[in-house]
Amino acid sequence: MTEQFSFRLLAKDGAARRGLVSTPRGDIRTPAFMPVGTAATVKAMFPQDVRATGADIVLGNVYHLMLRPGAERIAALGGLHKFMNWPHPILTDSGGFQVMSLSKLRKLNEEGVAFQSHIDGSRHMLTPERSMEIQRLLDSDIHMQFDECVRLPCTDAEAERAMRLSLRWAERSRKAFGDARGKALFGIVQGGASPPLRIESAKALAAMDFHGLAIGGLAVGEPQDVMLAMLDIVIPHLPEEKPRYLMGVGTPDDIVQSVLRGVDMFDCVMPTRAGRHGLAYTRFGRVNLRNARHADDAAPLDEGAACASARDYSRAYLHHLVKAQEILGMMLLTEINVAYYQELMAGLREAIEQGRLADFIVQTKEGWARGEA
Ligand code: PRF
Repeated sequence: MTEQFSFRLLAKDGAARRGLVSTPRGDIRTPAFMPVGTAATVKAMFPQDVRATGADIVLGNVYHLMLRPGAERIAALGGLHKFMNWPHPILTDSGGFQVMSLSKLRKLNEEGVAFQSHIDGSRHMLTPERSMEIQRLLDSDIHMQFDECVRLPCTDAEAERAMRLSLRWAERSRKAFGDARGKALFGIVQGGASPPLRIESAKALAAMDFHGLAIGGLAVGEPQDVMLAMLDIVIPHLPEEKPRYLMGVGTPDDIVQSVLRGVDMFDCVMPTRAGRHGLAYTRFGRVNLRNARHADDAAPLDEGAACASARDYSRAYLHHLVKAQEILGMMLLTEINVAYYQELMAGLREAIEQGRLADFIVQTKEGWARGEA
């Protein structure tokens, strides 16, 4: 542990990287998957159980927390870590992406985004400066710049406008962040599906004084090959010595393919949301527990899983809990899914260290293919 934020590259296998992010609240082993804790909770999991799956860091959201319970309230209560009883690192997303996806009434201009809450219709304003202030009040360890993400497909003109606005907001975010000791601020590459826009954004952000660089504006409606093509274009322009975070990604296969290309950090609601909808992620692919074929199956989801819940409960029982909409069904499947994602990341990290990532990926994909289609 250190008093400063730092990133160290420990090993490489091709473009893939094994690294260590250090923060005063603890280390983050990369490649890392960050479970999403939008509303100061990784839904349906106790913080200690999130930790036990192997998670080094969770994600929180400016947008949700400013609306409920309020950033100033969380600050007065001692910060987000204490509030949610998670003493380890937290990354907070800046709010722009969630405003655009959740608030139906919003108006964007150079200054920021004015919007009405999706909860009670109350009026709010987010700017780069206010987003930085909220992230400081929450006392998060890794702050994200305020940006604008456009959905794909979009015109190049639209992608260019949002990318240039995001660059100006990057400058304002950096200035407002100041020199917060032990904290980090990440810039966010935008530029839609346009290679020249992506390169311009990456180069401009790489030249600024950020602690890490994120790739935003992907996994927003485009096919996987478009996302991977954008990674191939952007990553060569990102500094080798800073962590790289692909925002809101993804499926286990998206993660594997992105690690192969040099991404270090990920977050996604997929494991938690899927768990609340009766879906399990396992070494043998995705399993739909709603399916009647599990009703009489005494076998566990995966007797060789790292997670005890995947070993100790029968498919028949999980099927019953899901069908009966029992809370425990959501809890068990969420834990099983977050644990599988962490097991996958641990496998990727070890394979990179040992220089056998290609073999690991072949074996992992064979496992997924063995499960149900
Ligand atoms: N920007 C921010 N948060 C995000 C995204 C983005 O582009 C995405 C896109 N997948 C997810 N979360 N600030």
